Amino acid sequence: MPEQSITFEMLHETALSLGWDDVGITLPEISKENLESLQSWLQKKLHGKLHYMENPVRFDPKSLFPEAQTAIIFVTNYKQPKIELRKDAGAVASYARGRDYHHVHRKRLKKFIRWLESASGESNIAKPFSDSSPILEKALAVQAGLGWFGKNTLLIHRRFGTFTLLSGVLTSLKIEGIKMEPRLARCGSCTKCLDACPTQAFLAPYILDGKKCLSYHLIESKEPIPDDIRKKNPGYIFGCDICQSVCPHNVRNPLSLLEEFRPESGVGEYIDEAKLELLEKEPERLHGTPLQRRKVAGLKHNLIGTPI
Ligand code: B12
Ligand code: SF4
Ligand code: SF4
Repeated sequence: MPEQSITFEMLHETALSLGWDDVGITLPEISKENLESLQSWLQKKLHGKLHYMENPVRFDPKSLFPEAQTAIIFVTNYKQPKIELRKDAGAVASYARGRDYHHVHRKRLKKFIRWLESASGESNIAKPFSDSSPILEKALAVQAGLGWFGKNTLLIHRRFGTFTLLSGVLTSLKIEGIKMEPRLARCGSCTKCLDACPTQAFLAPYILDGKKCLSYHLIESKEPIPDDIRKKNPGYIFGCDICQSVCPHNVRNPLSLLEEFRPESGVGEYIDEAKLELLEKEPERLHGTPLQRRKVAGLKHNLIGTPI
């Protein structure tokens, strides 16, 4: 098939038809400012035991795919209704109540790459990523003009706020319309997220001590939760939404319409001891949900402190 040029309009239309809420394109390069911030974060050991964060590929997307000319970044809105924290059950962070977004994204990325290959008439032109690859996804999203860094360190998408998930594709295709937006401070004098964090995990605006974040302890860490962190947990069993729930940029944007993210599609909004017992008998209920990462033993440790 002859080579054809892909326009941003074609790409945008395809991304939306596959279920993404927005898309932007940028150069597969990380700005000096973001490289320095990552370097300093690692030097201060704010990543704790997340050793995968030290992978040097993260500093240069091209080392993941040397032919890359364009980084395509997709945004998925996962906003769910706000829930109250309870004393008798642990709350599940809103991204994790339904199906695992990695799976949702993987399916879309496969279809997108098939389309890209067929529309361009070329093959082996793309490398997909969603969270698990060593890519500085938020920095690329900001660069692609999709939004800004919030003081809570998350991407604030210009329309969908921070309850958004990222994924993308590095491609060897050159696409017109590439953006290289600078990283600007846009939160003004607001400090709601910094003030609301129950573990005081922010060392300063835009700088998170990962080791203090509930999300680190309730999702990622393989070690027992330190007592001081456990005492400060206001009621989460998996992840934490507090620095997003208080953000004024998350008030007016629409809820996600996606069936996959609804609580009925996964373990739901809360887990109490009765649900843990059920999960112990039927652990397959966690399959295909983000909570599979923690498994039943990890969830029990999070809720009632039993050994991991
Ligand atoms: C490691 C990691 C974590 C760690 C560390 C978090 C962190 N802030 O880095 C932990 C386990 C704590 C975590 C928690 C969560 N995570 Co996480 N995580 C990642 C991962 C794998 C890498 C992030 C990273 O590169 N960190 C490196 C540090 C240096 O980056 P940074 O803290 O963002 O620092 C940047 C800014 O602060 C900025 N900056 C620094 N100084 C200044 C100054 C100014 C003025 C400005 C403007 C900017 C600025 O520059 C730095 C470098 O770019 C990404 C996926 C990926 N591959 O990108 C997901 C990702 C960031 N996580 C995500 C999510 C959803 C979460 C949670 C909400 C999950 C939950 N509900 O529990 C929480 C949110 C906690 C929080 N406030 O960040 C989403 C965020 C989507 C979005 N809209 O931003 C991502 C992108 C996954 C995805 N594919 O969608 N996560
Ligand atoms: S996710 Fe929770 S614990 Fe982590 S920084 Fe945000 S408010 Fe703090
Ligand atoms: S709560 Fe305020 S300071 Fe924090 S990210 Fe949102 S706008 Fe920025």
